[in-house]
Amino acid sequence: MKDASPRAIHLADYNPPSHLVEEVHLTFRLDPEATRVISRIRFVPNPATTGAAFELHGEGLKLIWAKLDGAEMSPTLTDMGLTCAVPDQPFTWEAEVEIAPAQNTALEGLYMSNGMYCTQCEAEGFRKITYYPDRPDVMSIFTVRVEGDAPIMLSNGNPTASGEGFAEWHDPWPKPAYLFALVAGDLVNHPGQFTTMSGREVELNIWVRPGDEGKCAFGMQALIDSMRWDEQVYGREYDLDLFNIVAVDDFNMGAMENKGLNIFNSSCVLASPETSTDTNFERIEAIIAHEYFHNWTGNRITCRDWFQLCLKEGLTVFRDAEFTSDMRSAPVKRIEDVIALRARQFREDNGPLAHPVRPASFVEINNFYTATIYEKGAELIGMLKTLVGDTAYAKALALYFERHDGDAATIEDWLQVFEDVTGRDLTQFKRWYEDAGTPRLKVTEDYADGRFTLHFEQETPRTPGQPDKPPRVIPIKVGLLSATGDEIEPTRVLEMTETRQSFVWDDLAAKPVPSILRGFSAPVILERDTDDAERAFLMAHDTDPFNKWEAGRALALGGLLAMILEGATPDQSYLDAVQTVARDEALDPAFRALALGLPSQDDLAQALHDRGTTPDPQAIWDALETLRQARAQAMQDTATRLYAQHQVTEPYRPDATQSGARALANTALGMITRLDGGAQAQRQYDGADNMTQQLAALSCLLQAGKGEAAQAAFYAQWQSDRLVIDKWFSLQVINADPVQAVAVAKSLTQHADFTMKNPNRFRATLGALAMSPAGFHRADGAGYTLLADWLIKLDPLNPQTTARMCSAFETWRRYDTTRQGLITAELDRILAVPGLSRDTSEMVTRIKG
Ligand code: B3K
Ligand code: ZN
Repeated sequence: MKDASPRAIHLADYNPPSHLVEEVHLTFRLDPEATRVISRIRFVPNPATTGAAFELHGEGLKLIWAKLDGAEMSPTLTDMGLTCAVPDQPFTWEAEVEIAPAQNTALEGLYMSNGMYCTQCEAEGFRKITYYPDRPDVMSIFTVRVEGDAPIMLSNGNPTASGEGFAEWHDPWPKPAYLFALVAGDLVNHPGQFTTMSGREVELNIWVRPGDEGKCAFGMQALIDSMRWDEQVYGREYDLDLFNIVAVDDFNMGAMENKGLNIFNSSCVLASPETSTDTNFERIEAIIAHEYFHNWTGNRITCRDWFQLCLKEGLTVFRDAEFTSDMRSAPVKRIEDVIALRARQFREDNGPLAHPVRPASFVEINNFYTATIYEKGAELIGMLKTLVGDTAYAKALALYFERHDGDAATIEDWLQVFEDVTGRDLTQFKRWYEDAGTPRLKVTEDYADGRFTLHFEQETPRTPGQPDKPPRVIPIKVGLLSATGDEIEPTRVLEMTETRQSFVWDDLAAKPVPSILRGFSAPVILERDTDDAERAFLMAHDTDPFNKWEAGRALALGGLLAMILEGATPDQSYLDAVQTVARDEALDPAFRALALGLPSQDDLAQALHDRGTTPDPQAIWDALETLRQARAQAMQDTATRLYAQHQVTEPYRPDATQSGARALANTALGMITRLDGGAQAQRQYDGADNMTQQLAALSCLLQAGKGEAAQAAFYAQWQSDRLVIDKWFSLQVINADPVQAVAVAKSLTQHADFTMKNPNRFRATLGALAMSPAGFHRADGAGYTLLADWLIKLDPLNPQTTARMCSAFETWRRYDTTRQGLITAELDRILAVPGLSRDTSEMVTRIKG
């Protein structure tokens, strides 16, 4: 286990490495309880740091022997690993260590999942495998020999030799240790093939456990599409003869971009129509693309240190979003991303865990793989592209790849290429990387004598450690509509650089209706006093699909807040406007399904908190239920018609067209269920031949309180499929009546199939509870206690997943003093656990603030 003493590491303290690594040879003698790792590493003194002490990272390693230039010696073991005196010139370090992969429940380093050996080294897991300078700015060429009795033994790069009981691999591309990977086990492959733009043949494989072969075809196609797309759009070609993907059941996150050997959480790669929903398919396609795109943005150009994490993550998320937009529907993707950004990143940015896209310090880097680094990081790239334009963006990226290939780079390097290409000074833009918090953008307008003016004011609230924030450059895309809904002029990008700034349009015949922040051109909270009529007008007429959707969301949000705060009845203008959109056959069904979505419970809690009100989770739930019921009644005929019209009769395809139709039909089914008590949902359940239909029907039945039989049937049908059973776990919690949610989650933790060793199952049960606010925030605190109990149990086994799930408590300050007291008592109980991991202790300490 890691030591719990919280030592913060600061960006300002960066020092280049004392030594560089020319090449590294690793031999693994695999054994579940006693794997031997023999390393031979050629070190050269770093000319930039002559004379600096030689230190290697190492954690939980049993050192068997060590040699320097062939002579056995005894290094000094330290807190971080070891140190020893070394010659002032190149030398060879050799060592043998012993580790126990079967005992590794943290799923970091070399561990076992269902009898299969696998690794996870990002960020600092390689030091649990052998002594090494485990930092991303030390890049080297790896040669690996794996010895063992597994039928398949893989590592990075290209295979060079294999025989009875061994396999050898060589990766010609220098890489940091965090990109090292090894997999060994009883695996079968789904093969594929790709010819690169320069005509090189690449062998592709998706490796899975026997039995899962039938779930690889979609992932393989997604990989091929990603490889082609990166050539066509970014000019990036793949650089090895082989690209392997492996599916692993026990994995702390989604996937990992190890060079030439991506390792995936099986939930993020295995797909079949019978077992995966349309949403799963879209996500799998995006994650495969994301990991593949890292080959250039992450691997060929990596990060100097972990403070620069957004350099690879923000850019790669941005690239995978562009890919999904091209493969599917750009407006739908943008709306989905903004929903997720607000749900996760805005929530984080407005609470105790707020941190800059490039943090200045951390205790445990694994705690910084956050929505801010990833999603806000991607928004920053989007803003940069908007500010410089598509052509300059393309030039800057070409220069970035040319100038920094093979480098461990920084945000400064990244911004420099844009400055060099455009001549712009990006000093102010850099604040987006350095200042946490979501800017609030207030806007008012006036119109007189043909002149229309928009007055903006920006302010970024204080965040931990950052009281004052100067104004940032904000690209605001604005369009103007006439009273009849015509575009008056093309969308303009306003560049706001001051705290207060006004923008003018002249010679307008009449007062226009502005459409502000089109495409959500900046990650800000837009505050605008407007009325229902204008929102309904924009919902009907805006030509920008994002703002069309946004107008409907604002209408729904306003109506819900009035219901919660003033006891208002459901807003008729919302009901009318949403019905018009739902019926508009010129609109993409996927868009219509999104337009019928409502703000989440958490969105509403955040909105109430922003308005200075203490949210009552039950009142939020009740308002949403009342509105949903009123809407089902108001839209009865529409729902029936939409349901019938959007039944897919062709064979299942997970593409945008079919999944859009299913999304709309299933939204309609939700409304129908409120009126028919579940009869239609039961028919859909009984006739479903794909998971999207089956799961949507089961959710409706559970919400209607009629799901008992279907739930049992679902379990009986899928009990041997771990990924589907994860859905079975989470569905019951998510669709439970709030009064029951804690009891449901608790009884599921007693189910024979519950195991906390599998992060997917743990998240499906306790993560699902944390994502059901009315249930989780029960007034008696039972939800908090249940979650804390399990976090305390999980921490000694898996600190990373424990720490991540602590963020369920990050919103505690929003709530009433009783709830605040109950939550802080649980946080204190966690902090008091002897030997609490560094990961969890940092998270809880920050959350408490
Ligand atoms: N780079 C990995 C995440 C590693 C997380 C380490 N705790 C996956 C990705 O972003 O592609
Ligand atoms: Zn990534």
